[in-house]
Amino acid sequence: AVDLLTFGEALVSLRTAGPIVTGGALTPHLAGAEANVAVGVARLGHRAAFAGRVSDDELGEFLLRQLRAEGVSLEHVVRDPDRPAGLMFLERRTADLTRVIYQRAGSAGSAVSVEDLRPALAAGARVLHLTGITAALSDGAREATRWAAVTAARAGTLVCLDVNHRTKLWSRDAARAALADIVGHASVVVASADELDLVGTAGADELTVVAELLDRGVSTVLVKLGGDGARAYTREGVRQAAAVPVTAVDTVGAGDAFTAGYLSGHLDGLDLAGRLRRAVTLGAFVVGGHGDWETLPRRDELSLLNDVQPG
Ligand code: KDG
Repeated sequence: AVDLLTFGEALVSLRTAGPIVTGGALTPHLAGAEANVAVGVARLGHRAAFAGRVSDDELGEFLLRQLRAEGVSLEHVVRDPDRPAGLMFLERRTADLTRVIYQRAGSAGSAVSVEDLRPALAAGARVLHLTGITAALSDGAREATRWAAVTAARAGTLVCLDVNHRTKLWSRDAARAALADIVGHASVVVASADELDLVGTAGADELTVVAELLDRGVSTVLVKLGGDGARAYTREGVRQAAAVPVTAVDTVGAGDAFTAGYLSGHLDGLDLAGRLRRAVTLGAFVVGGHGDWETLPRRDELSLLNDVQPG
């Protein structure tokens, strides 16, 4: 069994240096929240596996090569000869404004199915990482996400759901309806403050949604607060962690880094304070550099931004 299993759509992110309409260079990067988390966990020396469907062409090869180079296990990836790789254009409109355009409808990644995931779930993992993005991609991907949550929870795997709402993929109401079937199987739920009511009653405040989640059997609710750090709720109460102060260069991927850090801390057996510390530390590494995941730390680099080590 691996330490962490994740699945979803690995995207080719084409980054611009300026406005798309004026043209210029596009540089391809591996992206996708689940791929980012797999890389974050693997860089810290845990065994991470990425599953799902990847196009059987040069772009798919590019995605797998990036993941392989980061030491992510790809044993359970399914290649799709008929569907293209999902694309994401990340337009640097101005220094402070980035915009996303997706071309991912009908992609290989969006066609992930229960059958695709059976071998990976059978092989087992200590942690299963899921995001609301996968649930938004297609009916089959939503069912695969729900099935994986149920199957892993039954096997005693820690299931982590990161809400990751993408307004360009679905409405808040559609997300809330779909995630309601998944969140009850999760032990750890990660959301930014504005995403929290997508896993609870519409319009309900933070404490109400947290109480609903703890009632449903979720053991830890992590609320990401960006530059203000994060809050973690458990049945014992709430704990707040400040963000690690850094110069923010590019916030894309910071939430995934946060989740990877939290789950790495879990795998290391850290207490809640240590897990949160590692989460905000990984977030800081990614906020402080360009790219979704490129600046994630190796284990020997954690202490550069003051993370605590086990023992
Ligand atoms: O979390 C960063 C993601 O936004 C990015 O990597 C792409 O997964 C992605 C998405 O669907 O937006």
